[in-house]
Amino acid sequence: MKKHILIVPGDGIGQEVTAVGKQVLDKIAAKFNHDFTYDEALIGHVAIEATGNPLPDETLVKMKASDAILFGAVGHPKYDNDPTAKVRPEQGLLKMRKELGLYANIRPIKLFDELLGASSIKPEILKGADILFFRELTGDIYFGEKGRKNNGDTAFDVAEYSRFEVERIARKAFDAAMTRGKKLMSVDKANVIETSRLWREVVQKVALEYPEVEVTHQFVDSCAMMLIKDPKQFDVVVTANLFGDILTDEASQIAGSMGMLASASIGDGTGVYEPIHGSAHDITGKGVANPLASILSAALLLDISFGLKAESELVISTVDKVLKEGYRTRDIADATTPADKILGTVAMGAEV
Ligand code: GGG
Repeated sequence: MKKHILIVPGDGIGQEVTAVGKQVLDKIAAKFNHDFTYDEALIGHVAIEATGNPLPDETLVKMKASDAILFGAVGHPKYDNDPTAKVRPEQGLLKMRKELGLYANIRPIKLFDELLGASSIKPEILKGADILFFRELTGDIYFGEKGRKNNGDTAFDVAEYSRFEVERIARKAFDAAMTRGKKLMSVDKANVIETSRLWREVVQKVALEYPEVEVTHQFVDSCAMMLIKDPKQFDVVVTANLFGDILTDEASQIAGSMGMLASASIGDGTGVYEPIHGSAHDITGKGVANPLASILSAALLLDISFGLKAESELVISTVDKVLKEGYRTRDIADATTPADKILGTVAMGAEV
């Protein structure tokens, strides 16, 4: 198979882990006789530094022309400490999602058995947890009007959802539920938020087309509690942009670490595959970042964008094998991990 992949490492540890993800794609291409070609492009803080723009036009053109995108992370602490900054790395990420029509962010929360001890949640509560999150990605408070009034003393962000936006993400989640345990939880805050009331109304309507799927509607606060209390009860979860952002970071603890969670953003055009973690400047340049989320994102890319199931499964089973052999990056190591099994980013990539 001949495919063109755009590598967009972005900021901080995005650079380190994406290089490893690409190596795995290369290895797969060699093993299965595929012809993968690559290009690279800037986004985020590195793009601002080079061009003044967090998503340069050149990057967007390359994104639209590629068959799939392996993405790293965006962010820089300098903006976190300057809330008045007008140009920010995250604007690049949001614009990319809008421009590419990436409305569905799929985040599998898969716990590798070997990592039962890596989480702060008790193993008996975790064992068997396997959740598939669908986070809506192009609406909500992230994209509504925002600003200041009253001489800057009052700030506002408007949350908006249309029926169309809710319906299309709901359909994606129901379709996935049909291929799994036929259980879907829709998460909202319909007791207080109007967009959530529309969300629930639309999900209830779409549910009529999927009579085999058992649907529950859960308030986001209660869902956050249940994720930690009893993660095994979840199968497919569909939720809005902000709730999904927060709940999946929480759910990463089910998988042992943020460094284990991959994601796929799909929609109208080229798919984007990225770890759910950010740029992590506290560990950037130290060579200790966990590359497994980028490697597992490459597995999602092979499966979802290219339909290469066997190749994707080989990547996932190889990660499993490396974990079974006892190798860990430091975020997933525990007190029982021997020092010689704790690897840095490059060494973990080489092991896989
Ligand atoms: N790889 C994920 C990433 O770069 N996250 C940083 C970030 O700003 N995330 C906000 C979001 O996902 O909406």
